[in-house]
Amino acid sequence: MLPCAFGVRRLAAAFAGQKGGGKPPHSEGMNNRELIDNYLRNVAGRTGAPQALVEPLRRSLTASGKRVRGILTLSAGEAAGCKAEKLVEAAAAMEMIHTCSLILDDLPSMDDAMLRRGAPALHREFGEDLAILTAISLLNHAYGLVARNHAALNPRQWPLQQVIKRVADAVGWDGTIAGQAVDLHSEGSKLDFDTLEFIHSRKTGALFVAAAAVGGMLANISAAALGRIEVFAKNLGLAFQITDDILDVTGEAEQLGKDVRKDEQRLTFVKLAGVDGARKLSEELVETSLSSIANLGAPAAPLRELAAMVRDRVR
Ligand code: GRG
Repeated sequence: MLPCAFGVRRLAAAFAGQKGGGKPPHSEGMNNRELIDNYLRNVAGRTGAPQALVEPLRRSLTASGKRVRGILTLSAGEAAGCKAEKLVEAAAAMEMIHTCSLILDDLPSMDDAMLRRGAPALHREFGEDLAILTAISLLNHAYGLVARNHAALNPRQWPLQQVIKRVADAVGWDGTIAGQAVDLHSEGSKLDFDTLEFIHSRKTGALFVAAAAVGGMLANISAAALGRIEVFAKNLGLAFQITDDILDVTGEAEQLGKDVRKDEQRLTFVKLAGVDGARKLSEELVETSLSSIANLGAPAAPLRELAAMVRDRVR
């Protein structure tokens, strides 16, 4: 496992300090976000899918996500000296995988959500059958996009097989799917940090790490710099998840665009540390993520901006 600031010792520190209040959203990273949004909008307009899938795909590709995973891909590539524009296919792919996970997560057999990205959850509008098919088609399309982006950039140090494996492992049975399975089957079990870390380092963290790794690898990053960026992404992913747990308790559906108070039966960081303790823990993780890329210099500025965005987010 990659090093991470998370642990029982950290929890104690988190309990000790109390801090409240939300900060305004950070506006940095918007250019990269627009790049991803434009790409996804274009794909939505020319999928060539049969009629039944056109609208669910369009809804899924154009709904207003924050694009954090895609921005992570672009920013990691920029840290390795590559222009963001050259990585937009891979960034869009990470967003498609993420959207796939949200659609599946919202299904009646999982979270049974009402609302997603400010609109009814996909299955509520189009039925479970089309929601599942839309999710799987996004996942599959994503692999093709990563392969195409790899062919265009041909990074010498990172053969396609390694890049694709990175993504496949991140969402596989020891990645996102593992986190989801344990999360769904942990209701009523003992609250402990090891289980929480297991769940969230996979459910949320694995795709953060893969998104950063793919951006770096396609930009032909060195193995040493890749390691630093992966540690950055791992800590940032956990910070992001902790904030998610906080917002589930403190936020409103209108502000977040999704159901709130969904976590009452689940293990969460807020249950273990309280809102203020969780906030402190998230801030510490963001600091740890920043220190892991301290020696990457000016090209890593977009990664630092993204960390600030995660730290300050209110949706
Ligand atoms: C095959 C990819 C795949 C997954 C199957 C359903 C499942 C296994 C996993 C669920 C993973 C999941 C939904 C994790 C939650 C992560 C999280 C914090 C989501 C919210 O992300 P935001 O806030 O959402 O970035 P937006 O809408 O802004 O993109």
